[in-house]
Amino acid sequence: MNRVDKLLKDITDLKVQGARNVAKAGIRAVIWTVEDSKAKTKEQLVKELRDARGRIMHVRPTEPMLRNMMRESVDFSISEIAGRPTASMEQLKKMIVRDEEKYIKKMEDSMANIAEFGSMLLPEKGLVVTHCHSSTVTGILKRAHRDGKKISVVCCETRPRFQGRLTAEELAKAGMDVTLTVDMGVNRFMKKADMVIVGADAVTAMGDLINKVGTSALARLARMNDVSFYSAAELYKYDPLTIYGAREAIEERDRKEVWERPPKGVKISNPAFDATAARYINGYITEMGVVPPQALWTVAMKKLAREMR
Ligand code: RUB
Repeated sequence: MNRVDKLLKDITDLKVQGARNVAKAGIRAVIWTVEDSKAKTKEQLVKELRDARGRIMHVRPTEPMLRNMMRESVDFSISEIAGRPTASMEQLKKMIVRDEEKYIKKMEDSMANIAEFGSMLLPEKGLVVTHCHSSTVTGILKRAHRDGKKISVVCCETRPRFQGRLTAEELAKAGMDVTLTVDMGVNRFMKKADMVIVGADAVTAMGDLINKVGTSALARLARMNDVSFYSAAELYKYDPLTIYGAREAIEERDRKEVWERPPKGVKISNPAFDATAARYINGYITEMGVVPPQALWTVAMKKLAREMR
C-alpha cells in the first residue's frame, strides 16, 4: 500500500477524525500524490490530480469541508499548470506542493479567528457542555483558558468510538477543569450549563447542522433548559449543493463498532451523524464572526464563491 492509500485508509478507520483534520489530510494526500507522481507530461499530471481528487473527496461521505477544499485547491493547481506552459515537471510539482500547503495555512488562520470570536462569546466564568471531539471547539476552549476565563467543561463520551475521551484528554493536558460523562448523563449537567458548543461536519442552506450523532438530542436538551447552543464551524463546512435541495448523506458506520457479535435477530443502527434543525441553534462561530444560522450560507458563499464554480 502506498502512502496515499494508507492515509485514506486512516481516514476511513477514524485514525484521522474530525472534519478539519480530514480536510487537512485530504490536502496532504494531494501533496503526496504530486510528490510521488511519475507523470512525464502535464496532461498526465493533471489526470493524476483529477483522479486523486475524485478518490479523496468521497473517502468519508458527510464531509463538505473536504469536498470544498478538494474542488478549490485542485482546480487552482490545475489552472496554475495551464498558466505555465514553459515550466518543467519538477517546477510544476514544487509549485503545486507550495500552493496546496497554503491551503493548510489558510485553515490555521481561520482557526485562530474562530478561537478569538469563540473566546469573546464565552462568559468570564462558567460551564460549557460539548460533544465528541472537535478541534475547532477545543481550539476555542483552550483560547478562552489562555485568555484567563474560568471555564469548566463537561464532555459526552460519544459512543461507540469514544471521541469524547480525546476532548477530555486534550483539555486536561491544557490544564482545564474537564469532566467526561456517559452520553445520557449529560442531562444533570445541562441544568447548570451556561453554553453548549459543538463542532460541525456540514451546515445546510437552511442553517441546519450535521454533526456527530447525539448532537440533536443535546440541542433539544439545551433548549429545554434555556441554555444557548452554538456550533463552531469554519465556513468551508457549508455544503453549497444543499441550496439546490441536495440532502447531506449521513454516514452509516460498521455495525461491529456497536456490537462485535450481536445475537441473531438484533438489528444494529450506527449512524455517524445526525441533523439539528436551525431553530435550536443560537449561532455559528465562524472565522468571519458569530452568525445566525439563517445567515450562514450568505456569509459562506462570500468565501466560497471567490474560487468555486
Ligand atoms: C467528529 C465530529 C466533529 C466534527 C467537527 O466526528 O463530529 O464534531 O467533525 O470537528 P468523527 P472539527 O469523529 O466521526 O470524524 O471541528 O475538528 O472539524
